[in-house]
Amino acid sequence: MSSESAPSPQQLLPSALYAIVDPTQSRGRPLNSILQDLLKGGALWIQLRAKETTSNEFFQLARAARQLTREAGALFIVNDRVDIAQATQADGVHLGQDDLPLGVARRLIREKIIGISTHDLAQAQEAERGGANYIGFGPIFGTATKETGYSGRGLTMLREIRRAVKVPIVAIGGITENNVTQVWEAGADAAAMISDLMGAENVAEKVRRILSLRQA
Ligand code: TZP
Ligand code: MG
Repeated sequence: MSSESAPSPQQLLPSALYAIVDPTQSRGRPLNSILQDLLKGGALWIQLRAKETTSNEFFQLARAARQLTREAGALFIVNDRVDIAQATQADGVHLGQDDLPLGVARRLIREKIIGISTHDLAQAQEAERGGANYIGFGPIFGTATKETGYSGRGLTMLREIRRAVKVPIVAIGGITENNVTQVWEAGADAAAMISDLMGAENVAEKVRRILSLRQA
């Protein structure tokens, strides 16, 4: 997949599973080996999130992840850092409400993918109006992985957001193999997961099982 040309809709929504890797969640395992297992299991949409590393470490992780995702034909998104997304030829960037404004990021990275984290209807509609390529929405359920400042939004609110926007929705927060089907049924195009994937004994098998639920 070329990281220089505009993504087609198929490239933009490569999978109903959006796998996030975060070095703080790797339980001592090398991040690259978890990433390789995710890709081996068939994950096609990968985000690197590294809040507690230096810029240099983040860049090194992103460069390695870019190489592995390119070899596997997977889409690669960098969390928070437009500069690191650009420097590593990532396919896009994922920004929160406190990160660079969408319009500013768009001027910097133009045709690449920009995803925006949203937590309520107004934020979702604003991100859609602003030209986000997808929105993150959550936390759907309670999550220990991130202190979001928001209570679990729940499936009812997810359904409400689905009715209100056309932009692809990536649901996030407390999603596991055991509840992911409900999240898709409520209208999410994809489910983002961190701890259920990264904490799995067999990461590739975990991905395979989740993807098979989507096909079931
Ligand atoms: N944004 C909202 S909840 C969350 C992020 C980054 C954490 C999701 O992690 P997990 O382990 O899949 O609940
Ligand atoms: Mg952020």
